[in-house]
Amino acid sequence: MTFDTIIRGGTIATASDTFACDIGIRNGRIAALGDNLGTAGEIVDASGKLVLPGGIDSHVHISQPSGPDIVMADDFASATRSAAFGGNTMVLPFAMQQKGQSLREVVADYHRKADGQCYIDVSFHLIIADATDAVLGQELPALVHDGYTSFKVFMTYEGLALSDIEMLNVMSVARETGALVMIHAENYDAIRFLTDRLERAGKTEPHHHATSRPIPVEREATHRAISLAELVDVPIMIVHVSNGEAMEEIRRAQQRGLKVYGETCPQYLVLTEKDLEGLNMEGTKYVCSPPPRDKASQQACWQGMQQGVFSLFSSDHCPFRYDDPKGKLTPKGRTSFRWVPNGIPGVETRLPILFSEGVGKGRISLNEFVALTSTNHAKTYGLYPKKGTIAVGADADLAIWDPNREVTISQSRMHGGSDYTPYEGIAVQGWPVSTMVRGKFVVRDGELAGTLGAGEYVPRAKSDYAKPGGA
Ligand code: DUC
Ligand code: ZN
Ligand code: ZN
Ligand code: ZN
Repeated sequence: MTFDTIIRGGTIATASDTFACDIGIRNGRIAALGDNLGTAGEIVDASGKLVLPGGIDSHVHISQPSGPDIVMADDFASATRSAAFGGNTMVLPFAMQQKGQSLREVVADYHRKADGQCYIDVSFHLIIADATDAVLGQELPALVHDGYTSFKVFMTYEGLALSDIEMLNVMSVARETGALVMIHAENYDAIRFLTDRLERAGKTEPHHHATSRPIPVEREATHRAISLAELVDVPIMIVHVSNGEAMEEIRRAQQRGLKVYGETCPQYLVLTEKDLEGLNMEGTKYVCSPPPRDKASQQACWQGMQQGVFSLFSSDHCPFRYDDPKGKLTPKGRTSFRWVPNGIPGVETRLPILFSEGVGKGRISLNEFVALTSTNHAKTYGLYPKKGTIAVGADADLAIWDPNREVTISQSRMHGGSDYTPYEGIAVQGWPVSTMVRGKFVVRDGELAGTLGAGEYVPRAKSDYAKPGGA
């Protein structure tokens, strides 16, 4: 047998197994696993390296409108380049509806932004901001049918927050169509109340972003989202969970037999509220929602992953430049935390942080790492087994890791569009040195090897995770 490429001598890890074997790749897919596979156009030496399924980051924001005079730091080219350098072979950004927009329009718009502009594969979740009869009755079911099989709803933010009845209506459509609902769980009115009160007291510095949305804001909304989903009998994914109290709400739901899933992110493992207290406006670099909490919350998020309450670890990459009037330091953002754009870059650092802090420090196994960063994303969002594993027939989406490489995270080695990383100075051991999408190197030995436009859009199937628990 002959192959296009053979990856020889590496240690392979999947979500369930770790084994030494070679990988034969033909026509972009894994065609054989074994020893002495024969000849190939190219033999890649992976001895001393780990060969893992490429990371799938199912929670990133790219080129998303973020308010007047605010510009996201990444377009599809820079975001997918940065993702590839961080060991990812696929990202799932959001196509965000704004009030009054038709969903078809929104989807067409994001495809225009992404077409020919990606280094790695992409698929889109939708964000539903305008839950009108036309959107819920016609557009959404048609789009789910066409492969947009998940969508996010917000319980907070001006112009985005859905009321409880709107949430119930959206959830009903998800149940009928077999789509998975992702939920941003924070109580909008509580945030508005606390923000107004802080501003009246002159407490406007960036760190009050965290004071304005404390844990009960997230815990209450998490509880409410779960209750609403229970009424409709529809599975939900609570995204970006930051603390133990919200995590316990999810655990209780799971123990009652509900299909409630949870996701956490790097910022909740290695940052705290204290990071928002930086000198001058430096704290804005860490403004994201929910905000990073405290050490006990970090601990709880680790437990959430260790105990299977959280099945996904995503970056929530939502980058703005820091030293930029269209980024964190807008003229209005300088006057109050209320106006600082919410979100931080992280698509390139997600995997090294979890690998080093998790696998390296014995908190999770290598197989759990693969599940949390790749396999579970593919399964949850209708991409498995084409994506998310190393098996014959799967796409040859692979990351080759040097498990011993020591790196201090710094902006100077990032490949995205932002001008800072919130993880500056964190020392990690283990780094993805090469990334391959459908058998072609995108990053090879730390250098860009891919071509812009080689990344493809991937429509998604409905996922078993979205099947109702009851009837
Ligand atoms: N929610 C996200 O998912 N990302 C960035 C900001 C936010 O509120
Ligand atoms: Zn969110
Ligand atoms: Zn203060
Ligand atoms: Zn997000």
